[in-house]
Amino acid sequence: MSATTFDIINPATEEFLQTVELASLAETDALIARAAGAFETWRKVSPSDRALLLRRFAAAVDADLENLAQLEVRNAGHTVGNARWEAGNARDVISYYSAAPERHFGRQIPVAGGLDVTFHEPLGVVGIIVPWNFPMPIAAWGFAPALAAGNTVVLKPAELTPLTAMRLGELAREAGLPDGVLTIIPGKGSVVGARFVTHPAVRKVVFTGSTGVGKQIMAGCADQVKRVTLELGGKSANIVFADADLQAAAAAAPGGAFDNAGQDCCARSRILVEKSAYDAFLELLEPAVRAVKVGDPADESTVMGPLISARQRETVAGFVPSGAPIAFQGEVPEGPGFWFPPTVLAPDSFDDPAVREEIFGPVVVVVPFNDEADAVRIANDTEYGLSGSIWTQDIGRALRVARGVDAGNLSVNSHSSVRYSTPFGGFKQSGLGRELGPDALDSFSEVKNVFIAH
Ligand code: TXE
Repeated sequence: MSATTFDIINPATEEFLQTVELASLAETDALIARAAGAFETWRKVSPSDRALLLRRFAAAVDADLENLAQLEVRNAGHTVGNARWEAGNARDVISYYSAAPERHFGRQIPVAGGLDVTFHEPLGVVGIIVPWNFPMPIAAWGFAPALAAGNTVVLKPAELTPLTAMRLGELAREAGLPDGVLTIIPGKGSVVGARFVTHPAVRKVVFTGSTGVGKQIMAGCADQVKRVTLELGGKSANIVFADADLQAAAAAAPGGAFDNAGQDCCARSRILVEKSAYDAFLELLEPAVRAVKVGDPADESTVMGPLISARQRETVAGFVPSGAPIAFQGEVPEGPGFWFPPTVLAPDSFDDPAVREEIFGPVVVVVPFNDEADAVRIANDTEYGLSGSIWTQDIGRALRVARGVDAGNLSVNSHSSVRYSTPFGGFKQSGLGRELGPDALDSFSEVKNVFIAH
């Protein structure tokens, strides 16, 4: 590894996979200039041709699905089941937005003295900065609506996980997207990512990552009033009421907290349980946590893989010091790999960092609450507001609590947060703007009003 290359490691085996070249500032500038040139052509491609190219791109991803999934298993340590879902999600997002060039249209507004019409104009070059936790979906959530709306895209994958994004870039070219329309630029955040923020040809930055870097990006974008979408951290609550189907709630809780080894901004990393059901719920939760099979992510029966890096494991371990209030913990394989066991903590203080901070690992806290109002108060006692779950059989309560929790994505009797056709994003310091669904198109275009006198 040199200053201009990065060695990619398989996090399940710690084996070297390949070296990736990191773009310099000059190379980044040249690629942004090429994307700016391509924009002048891409914006004029007819809606039906743009739609056709995106449909071909989705078909190319579909044909390469297993290869993409296996690449992610090796690069990110994702279980093969999850990796297939992620590649399928990237395909579905491209396919969903392939309809947009022909259907994202303006309005005709009645006014005196002439004809008034609105147009959705593309922004120009969009810079997308992707983290390592869901390399394929998060890339596609940015580039698919951006391209459909007529923008060109420069995309920087995370240093640790560039391989699937690079492959998606190749597939786009094979599908016929012109040069410069979607450019993957592997590189450092401080070089390539930071250049997206300062380069005047980049008109919007889409960032998913840590809250600290997100704030820097937002501040940097202010200088040019650059558009920005931010998807940042989370500390989501999984609220279990005593009237819930406790068996179902306990069976689902490990998936809500430990999916992708907890490296998920939507992880339900705080389980709030109504006091009267607390002991019964914990009794049901323990076998469910012990049943989480941790190991080789390529094995179809594995439920949880490794963490992404030794550094991430160190960070996560910092939340479970010796003497930590461990209620119970699962097992990890021996030998190489960045493993951390599924861990349930029962802290007695709200000041425990495990209760307050995003851990981004397979560690969940359980906290008792008194009543509905108490549950909402605890759920909202955080600067984050990305997602949350509510387990109850009382539909009125489900709705009241869903309206009371300050978060962008809530689910009742489920932990599902992401569907490509519905909006996704955070309240408070979890982010700014919405991805996915029909609304995302508006964030990749400007509304222009034209009045024609008669
Ligand atoms: O994130 P960074 P890290 C949280 C999670 C995790 C912590 C740290 O809690 O433990 O963040 O992860 C690029 N200008 N999330 O250090 O640094 C970087 O190259 C422009 C939650 O990996 O924010 C990478 O591509 N770009 C999150 C991306 O930003 C910069 C997912 C994210 O890296 C940059 C990931 C800069 N100055 C981490 N510095 C989620 N919302 O899901 C870095 N980058």
